[in-house]
Amino acid sequence: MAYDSENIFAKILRGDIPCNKFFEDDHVLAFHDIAPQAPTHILVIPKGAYTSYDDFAMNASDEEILAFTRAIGKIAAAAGVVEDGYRLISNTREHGRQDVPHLHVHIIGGKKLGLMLP
Ligand code: D5M
Repeated sequence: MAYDSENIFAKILRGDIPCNKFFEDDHVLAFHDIAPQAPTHILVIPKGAYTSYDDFAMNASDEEILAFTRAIGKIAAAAGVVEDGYRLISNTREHGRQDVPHLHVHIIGGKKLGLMLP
């Protein structure tokens, strides 16, 4: 799948539209989901133009992968969900019901979540 540079997260990364930022470094941006499904609902995205986790894993540099992987854990800790637990989700393409075609990992927590069924 070719990367669509007009997707909404690309626009957030360019600063064309605002976000409620939680964390940023050279490789990663994290912001609060606009339609939170739980008390904590943060989206973590790499700054590079990757549509999905498989695209990222196969095409990103080791530095980008390390930074993104580390950031997800650090952000979960900073959000205060580590002790009670949380869920990481990355919806991917049509069957995974991905709406925004820029890789994003949802960090969802702050309450006991429902069972995740297909
Ligand atoms: O879901 C994409 C997620 O992105 C969904 O939970 C809403 C969220 N979203 C969409 N637009 C925005 C903006 N502008 N700010 C913050 N969050 C947003 P998925 O199905 O995983 O692709």
